[in-house]
Amino acid sequence: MAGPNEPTFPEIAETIRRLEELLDRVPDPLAREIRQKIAHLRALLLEQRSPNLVLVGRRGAGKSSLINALFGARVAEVGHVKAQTGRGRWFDVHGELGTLSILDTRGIQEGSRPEEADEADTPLDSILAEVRRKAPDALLFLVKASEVDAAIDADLDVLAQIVSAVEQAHGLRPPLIGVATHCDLLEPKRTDLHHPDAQEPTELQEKLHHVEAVERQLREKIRSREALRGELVTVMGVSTYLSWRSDGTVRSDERWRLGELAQVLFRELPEQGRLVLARVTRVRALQEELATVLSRAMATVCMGIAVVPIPVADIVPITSAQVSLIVGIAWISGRQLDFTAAREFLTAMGLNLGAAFALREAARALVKFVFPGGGSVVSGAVAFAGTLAIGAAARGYFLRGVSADEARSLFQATRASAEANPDDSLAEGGR
Ligand SMILES: Nc1nc2c(ncn2[C@@H]2O[C@H](COP(=O)(O)OP(=O)(O)O)[C@@H](O)[C@H]2O)c(=O)[nH]1
Ligand SMILES: [Mg+2]
Repeated sequence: MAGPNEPTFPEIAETIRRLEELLDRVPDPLAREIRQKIAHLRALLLEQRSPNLVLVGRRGAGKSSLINALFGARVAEVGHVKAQTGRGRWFDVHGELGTLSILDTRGIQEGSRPEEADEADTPLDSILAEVRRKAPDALLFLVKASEVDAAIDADLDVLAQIVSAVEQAHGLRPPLIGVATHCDLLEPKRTDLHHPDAQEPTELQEKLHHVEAVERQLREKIRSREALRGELVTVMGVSTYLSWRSDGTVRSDERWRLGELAQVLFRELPEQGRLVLARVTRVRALQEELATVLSRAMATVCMGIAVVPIPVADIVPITSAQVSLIVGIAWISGRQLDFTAAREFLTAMGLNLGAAFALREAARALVKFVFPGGGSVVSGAVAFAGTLAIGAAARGYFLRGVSADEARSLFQATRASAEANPDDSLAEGGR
């Protein structure tokens, strides 16, 4: 997981600190805007942390399966028969690319064992104590699609109590997402939601109508609670079905709308939790969005710095920012957090890095590449276009796997269009 001990983040932190120093020379309305962008970059890159998710739902609703489906890997134990009535605890679920912090409320419905007296020992109380201790970023309420019309009142009570405990302890009301699981089992059963193109269209339509009906019903149930109405973000039908061979490889992947669910969740998370979610789920749309946001913010920062004409000696913080952007995009794509991926990318772009093994050295090598001709000063427009172009090429290279040639064309094309029309590029994020 990312943290202060990772090798490259100190360099990125140092780069951002130097950019802030240069900001002192930038006049005020602009400086303020740049400071906001820097705060944004700090939150996304330097302050990143695992998202905290609370899963509410009965045994068998598919809580563990949802965790596995988000990771695309078998990280949580599915379908154990025995209810765990022990105390609920936040626990870290580790995947190859990151960690989610999960509070699984299993056991709440399995009885509060009043004979064991001590009030504070009921599963519900332990859950409430946990959400007071650490604020959830989002609540996911899971119900089997076939059980939405069953009495879920008790679950809604639990949700309302969690919301109120979080509000009391942290002064915020966490967003709530309703998830109808097992949608693959709705009629017609044999119609595969995860292969829509291969289905008989009328049967697919019928199945989708069933999904919509379930979603509507679940939405109404949640909205009937005043305590939850305002927190409800959306209700979604999904299938989390994944099956594994005994060697741990995927036998069958029947997940449906998990990417969409990840996108909804992403938008509800605080910025600090977004990068980890994008890495863990490997949802391309999230990776693209985050990489675009980073590129745009970094380009604006570099432009702002260069608006005050910058002597060549001061270009290095700008190219350092550009190398940081490459490292950031490589990290989003699932690469390791060291300089290897950035080095590989810059080499593919045609840079001769020589002995460079660190961000700083690469930044110096990048000066001639991004600012050809050198000149005695760098203008804001050129710094902006160059940064956006680096971001576009890195996105192509790391997220879409384009060739070195294509990455170079992306760089040239983005730089040309951004220089010709900086406002458009700003608006569309330099595609
Ligand atoms: N077909 C199908 N089965 C699912 C789905 N989600 C979970 N399951 C199955 O439902 C059972 C209970 O799931 P589990 O994740 O252990 O539920 P939990 O008790 O809420 O953690 C397991 O056998 C899962 O394989 C789904 O979306 N579709
Ligand atoms: Mg479970």
